[in-house]
Amino acid sequence: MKNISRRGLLAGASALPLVAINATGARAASFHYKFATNLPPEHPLNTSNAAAIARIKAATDGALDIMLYPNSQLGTDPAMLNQVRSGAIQFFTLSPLILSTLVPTAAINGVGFAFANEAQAFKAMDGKLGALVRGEIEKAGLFAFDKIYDNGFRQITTSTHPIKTPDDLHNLRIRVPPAALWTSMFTDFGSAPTTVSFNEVYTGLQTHLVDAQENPLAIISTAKLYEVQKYCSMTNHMWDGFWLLANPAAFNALPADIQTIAKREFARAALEQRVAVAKLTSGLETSLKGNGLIFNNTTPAAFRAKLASSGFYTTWKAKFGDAAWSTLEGYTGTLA
Ligand code: X2X
Repeated sequence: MKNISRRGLLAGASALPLVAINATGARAASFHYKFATNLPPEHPLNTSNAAAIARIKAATDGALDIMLYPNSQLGTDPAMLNQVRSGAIQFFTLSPLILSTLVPTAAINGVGFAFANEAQAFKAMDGKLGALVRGEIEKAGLFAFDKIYDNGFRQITTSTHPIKTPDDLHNLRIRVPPAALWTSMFTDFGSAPTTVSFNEVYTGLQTHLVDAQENPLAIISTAKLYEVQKYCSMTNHMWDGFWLLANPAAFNALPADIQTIAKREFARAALEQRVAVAKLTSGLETSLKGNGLIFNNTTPAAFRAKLASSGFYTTWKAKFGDAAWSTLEGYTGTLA
């Protein structure tokens, strides 16, 4: 029973108990699940979840055995989203903006210059805004765990020139992740955005397919983007996170006590990951300068005004609808 495969177990699911008890009373490893992410193993998204996975294995006597696949090993984000929907992957962390191809409302945290700081973003995402989005995720046929993980405030790096004013974004050949909100924002800035999946960003910058990209400092550091970029402009133009998604059939196949353990440990992982990202980020401007990146600060009001005059806020308010938009504004104050 100990080495029974998941395939065999599911095939015989009607005849066999899903969790076997062996002679010593310990549960056999009955569920071998895959957990996929797009980030390098060193990023807190992976280290915090690796710790949770070990705690889950211990707390379930090995019954839930999860294997972590970082670094887009199982594919691009759109491909992994398909796999978590089909059940080929059981757990997957994804940017809410990329999830918006399936769940349009999910992108709402990415509205430009909406959140003033991390605390405000987490208040919204742990509160009514996150609850609204999770409800939509469930309607779309996926399960989202309660606590969102931190990606962070995004900054722009380039190989060509520093971004000091909105005019510096004009015609900039910038990589954006595969999501409409990103393309819309940088189109409105007058840039030339190109969609590139994260696993191809380093090479895309190295070969000058694109001259720029935008990501939080923790990713610029752990993905070593400083090796292929020269300037880092602190624009804080968007806050983003990662929802931990599960394939509902796979999650519901777990006995209730194992589901409870998984929920508890992934919630703890998310809170620990937020702290770890904050701690890492606080030292990164200094260490990335040591890696050769040239930093500059910006005045967010000028960038925000550019988006306001392009109609960015009114366009996205109409797309998200009044209910979702006013839930966001309940945390951020009036945006449009
Ligand atoms: O693709 C990106 O830039 C990343 C890693 O930040 C996301 O997952 C959105």
